[in-house]
Amino acid sequence: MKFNTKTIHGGQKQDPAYGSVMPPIYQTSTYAQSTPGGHKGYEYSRTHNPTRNALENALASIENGKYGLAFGSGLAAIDAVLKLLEPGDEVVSTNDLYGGTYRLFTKIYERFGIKFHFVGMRNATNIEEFITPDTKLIWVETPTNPMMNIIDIVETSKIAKRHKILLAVDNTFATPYLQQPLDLGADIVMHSVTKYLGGHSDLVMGALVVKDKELADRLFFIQNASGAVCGPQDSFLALRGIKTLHIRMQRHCENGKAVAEYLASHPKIENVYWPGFKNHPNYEIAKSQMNDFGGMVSFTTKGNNYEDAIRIVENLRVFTLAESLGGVESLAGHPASMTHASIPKKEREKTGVVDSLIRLSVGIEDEDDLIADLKQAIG
Ligand code: P1T
Repeated sequence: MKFNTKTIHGGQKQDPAYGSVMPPIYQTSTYAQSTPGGHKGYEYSRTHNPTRNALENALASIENGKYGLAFGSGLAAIDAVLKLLEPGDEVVSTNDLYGGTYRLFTKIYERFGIKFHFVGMRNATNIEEFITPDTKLIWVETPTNPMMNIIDIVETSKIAKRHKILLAVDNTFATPYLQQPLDLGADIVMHSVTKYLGGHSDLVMGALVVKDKELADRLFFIQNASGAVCGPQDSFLALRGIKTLHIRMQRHCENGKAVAEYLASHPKIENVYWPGFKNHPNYEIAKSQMNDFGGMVSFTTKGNNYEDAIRIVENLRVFTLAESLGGVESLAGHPASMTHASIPKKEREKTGVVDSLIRLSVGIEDEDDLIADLKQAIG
């Protein structure tokens, strides 16, 4: 089955009761048993819920995995991966990543004795020098949030395999429409479903997809034992969102390109970060591991002035100033004071998250309206 068919049918079957095409929202916490253990496969909704299972099957299908697991947020999904580790273990992570992920790593898991190395992975061989016998996980975001760095998944997975380390890829920015990390050698693919998969800014959710049965069993155990699951209503909405992922992504990519090119031609703009530019440091890798370049674009103003950036985001009318990304509507964010405020200024500036940086999640509105909005806001 091809991807555009999988988003609609992958892992899905008609509901056995009445043949409903969409799975019913099984809004129940528990299931009747005829005798202890005498049930129809469902005991308690933290463990299993038919609507969530329908979503998990769809997630596994679109990521070319075997097992999907849905969580109450993207961070809850990352949290489940970290619970595979033990005190004393080490993690090598991209140094440019979502601020909340950095906060979870450094403010929660460092307290439990896990050591994190934040590494510039533009060149995957940089990872090697941080690997010790205690390294158990490589954590990669690609494209990275918000600097749009591209990490070579194939090369990273070779390093991971050589050292018998798990490789997890946060595929939130790319989505499986653009890139399928499990096919490129990753062990775990992670999503903030809140973003492109949900696609309509109406839910908060996370997901993991894996191929390996033993790894899946360990994660299912953690999902149930820790309990950070999503509800059936949100599972239904995410499933509905996934059915249009391919057509939404196509437009996100077209509009993203138009916006990136417009900004690059603007005299008041200094740097534009978008992996589709031929002069992007890892353009060739992006071209080989992604089908297109996505709808996320970051940029800085000339003079690197905080006030200019704030004025621009406040002046936008079609773009909404808000955290998050990946919905049908265009959003603008100021990472230094919003999504990445939890990373110390010195650390974030090393990766380029300066005070004049603006991040755009380019939606699927008419391209002309988006460009006109940027034009009037930049002035
Ligand atoms: O917000 P949540 O669903 O918990 O997902 C966390 C997360 C994980 N990974 C990436 C790459 C993300 O971008 C996020 C959430 N990011 C934002 C809210 C944001 O505006 O960048």
